[in-house]
Amino acid sequence: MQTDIRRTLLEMFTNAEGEYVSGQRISDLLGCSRTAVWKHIEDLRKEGYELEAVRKKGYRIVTKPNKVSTNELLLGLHTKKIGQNLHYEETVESTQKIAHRLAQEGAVEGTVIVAEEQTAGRGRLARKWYSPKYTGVWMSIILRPAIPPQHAPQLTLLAAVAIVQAIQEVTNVLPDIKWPNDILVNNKKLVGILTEMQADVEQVHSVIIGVGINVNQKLEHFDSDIQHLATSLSIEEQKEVNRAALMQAIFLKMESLYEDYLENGFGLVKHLWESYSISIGKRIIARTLKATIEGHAKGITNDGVLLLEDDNGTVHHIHSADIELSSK
Ligand code: BT5
Repeated sequence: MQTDIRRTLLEMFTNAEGEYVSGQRISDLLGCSRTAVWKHIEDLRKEGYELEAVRKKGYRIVTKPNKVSTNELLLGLHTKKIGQNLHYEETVESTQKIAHRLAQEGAVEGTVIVAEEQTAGRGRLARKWYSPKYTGVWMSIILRPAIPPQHAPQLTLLAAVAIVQAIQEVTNVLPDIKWPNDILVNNKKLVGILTEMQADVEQVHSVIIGVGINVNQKLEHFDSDIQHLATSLSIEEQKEVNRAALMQAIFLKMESLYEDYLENGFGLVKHLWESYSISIGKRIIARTLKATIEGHAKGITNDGVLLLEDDNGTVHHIHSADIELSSK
């Protein structure tokens, strides 16, 4: 949506002080058709504005989206590192992109890039990640662990555990983890995690953990291609969830797991991760770039690799795949 149209529309609704504004008046003001007005209203809804439409009266704003401010995120944040160096932006292409640049420029460990909206949010394999304005948590966290590159996937699992624990603390939702990077509720996707790194052959320079959480979207806010597979915390809770409080809880949980991980290794995270996983012990189908393998998910290795035993008894080491539960 063009910023000048958005500004004009929002000014008009603010001046109306909660009263209805007719579709005709809006179309006169913007100099566009009634159909275009409807489209602009839909765009505002996608940005988190709740608008009521009443026949013969017009439209009015019921609630505005709530923003996450740097102040809110820092106030009462009791971490040592994670989240203390914060980059907040209203709109970005992808927080990952900014994180990569800042990491290269020497950003301190624990730096977090947060945006209200991503216009080119991405998932694995260059898939699209929908990140509408004011409704979710879209952030990238920079860590600098002194670990070999092959251990970096462990941090995806660490992040998943921290996010599940934080969600359980802030809401009544009990999510499951689907290997390697999805957090689901009732089999619908609530969270996606994208871990990328800057490394040479021996040593990691930085690990960038991208976290996307659907928080206050209503079902109609989701684009049609993901409506059947996505959910948000507010859909599950049936009320708005405070994004800043959720982020603070994630920073705290992540920091304490990360400190334990650096000191004692992957053991605790592995144990917790397995306790939240829906795939381990089940019959699953794994689609890798090369093949589709069906079998029994036996567990994960210390490197976070999935062990999948097929019907011939061969155990496959799965490094990257999309998995689903088998109906067999
Ligand atoms: C992921 O990829 O799940 C990783 C998503 C990471 C997003 C964060 S947001 C902050 C940071 N900045 C970025 O640019 N990215 C990270 P993958 O497993 O490949 O899943 C992608 C698939 O999830 C898509 O193909 C859709 O089917 C689905 N999807 C897209 N947007 C979604 C959403 N908002 N909620 C649920 N599912 C979604």
